[in-house]
Order: sequence, then C-alpha cells, then structure tokens
Amino acid sequence: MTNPTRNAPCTCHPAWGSLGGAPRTFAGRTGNLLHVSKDPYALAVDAAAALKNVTGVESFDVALVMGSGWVAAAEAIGTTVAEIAVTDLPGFAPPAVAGHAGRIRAVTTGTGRNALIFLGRTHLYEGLGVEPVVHGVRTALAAGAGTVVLTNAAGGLRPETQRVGDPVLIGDHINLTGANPLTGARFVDLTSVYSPRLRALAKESDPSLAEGVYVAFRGPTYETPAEIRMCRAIGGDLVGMSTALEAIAAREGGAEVLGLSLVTNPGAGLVGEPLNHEEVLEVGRATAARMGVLLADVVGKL
Ligand code: 8IG
Repeated sequence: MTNPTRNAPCTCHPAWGSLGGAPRTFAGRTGNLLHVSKDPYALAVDAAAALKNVTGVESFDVALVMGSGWVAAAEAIGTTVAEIAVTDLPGFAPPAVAGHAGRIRAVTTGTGRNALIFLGRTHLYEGLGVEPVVHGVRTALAAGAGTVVLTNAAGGLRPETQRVGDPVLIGDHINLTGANPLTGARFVDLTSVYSPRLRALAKESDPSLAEGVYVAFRGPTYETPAEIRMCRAIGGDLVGMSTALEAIAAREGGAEVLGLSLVTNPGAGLVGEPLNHEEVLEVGRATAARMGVLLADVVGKL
C-alpha cells in the first residue's frame, strides 16, 4: 500500500479545502521532497560551493565571525578580495538587528592566508531555530577553514576586575540556551572547546588579555539581576546570546576555535543602570582599532 501522506495532497483541513485548483504539496506532509527540506550539512556544502563561485577563492584557511562591536575591526585583518551579502548564498537568514551587517568578506591576510569574515551572525533569539545559527560556521568548514574565530559583545559578570571596552578571551562556556546544534548520537568531546593553543597565541599578542567563562542564553531579553547572580555563582565571567552553539558546531567539524568577548556592559543589577543595545554598538566603535590590531596579530600567527 502506498503511503497516503507521501503522495496524496491532503484536503482534510478546512483551510485547504478553499484553495481549489491543482493539488498542492506541503512541507509538513511531504517532508521527503528534496526542495522542501534539506540536510543542514548538505546545505553548508552547497553554500561553500556557491561561495567559491562568487568569490573566486578556492578554499579558506580561517573564518572569523564578527559580533556586535567587532564589525569595524574586520578592516585590519587584510585586503578584501570579494564581498557579498549572506543572502547571496543558500541557507543564510537575512540580517535582523541594527549594527549586524549580514555580509561575508573574503580577505587575504598579511601572511597570505585566505580568511572568510562574517560581518554579523544569526542569533537563536531570532526564532529561526538552531540551524541558521550555525550555518556560517558549517559553511566555513565546508570551504576548508580549520580555524574559527568567534567574537561577540557580552555583559561582564565581574565588574570588580573587568572594564567596559576590554576584550576577554573565552576559556570555556556554559550553554544555557536550551539548544544544541547537534542531534542524535553525536557525543562530541567538549573538554577544550576553545583551543588552548590559540588562547596562548592570543595572550602572546596581548599579555593583558583576561580569560573567562562565557554563559550563553537564548535572549533576546537581557538577564534579571537574579539570573546574573546565578551566572556568577556557577562560575561565569561573561554573559551573552551567541557563540556557544557556533563553537559546538565548529568542534563537531574538527576546527580549532578561538573565542573573544568585548565587554560592553556590566550584567544587569551589578551596577545601577539598565542595559541598551546602542551602548553596545558605541563601545564597539570606540574599541574597533584595538580589536582590529589584536585580531590581525592573532590571525597572522595561524
Ligand atoms: I552586549 O548583559 C551584551 N549581550 N545575555 N546579557 C546577555 N547578552 C548580552 C549582554 C548581557 N550584553
């Protein structure tokens, strides 16, 4: 017997009965159709092929994801050979937030490496699910990148020792997003998500770099003061809405990960004032030159 959900268009729902005309197919009932749903890893391979086509770059050595406050720092990394919109490649969501550019740049570094730079990222709080969040990283890996540098703006959980505008190396993370980019029996080891080797290189570049544990939330709200106290109690130093899921996807694919947070505000309740996004962007503008030097220096050593 044939599977009625596979071939026959369903007309049982009242809304469908009014459609009339030719039989239609629906993703929910015909999920086996190739054009409807695609395996995310295969989609990344397609995006990498398109990337090679449009940039003319055969393969990439390193990928950098520039979070809020880091986009301007991208200028320092090298010479741009091509720049495209993320929407020129399959699988990318259009940019959602002011200050997130939604562009991808192919750059040649001073040391002759091919760098792929994502100006902005997709966040879990956009509600598109976890796959678009890690699609850039998976595309970079499919395009050859063995190193992934993840940058973000973050709240600081240790105002005693952190100053707004300081970069902090991510030494580890606590994933409180409730999501994971992996599904199934994928027991990936996360003992050293953020490469000790790359962290040592970054500290060579800037010996004043502190290291911290990044606590990832889904957002889009900032935390309550009670949540911030919890983050401190469980060993967090930074809090944000990105990076952890991308780091997991990169480790699944075997890439080395370097994580850097730019502290743009103290966590809620740690000092008097409420938090706002504009202040995040402003800190980024003020510190772009320093972050650019740091990134260029680290990438130069890869
Ligand atoms: I910038 O205080 C920035 N991003 N969750 N909390 C969370 N994300 C952030 C914060 C913050 N600051």
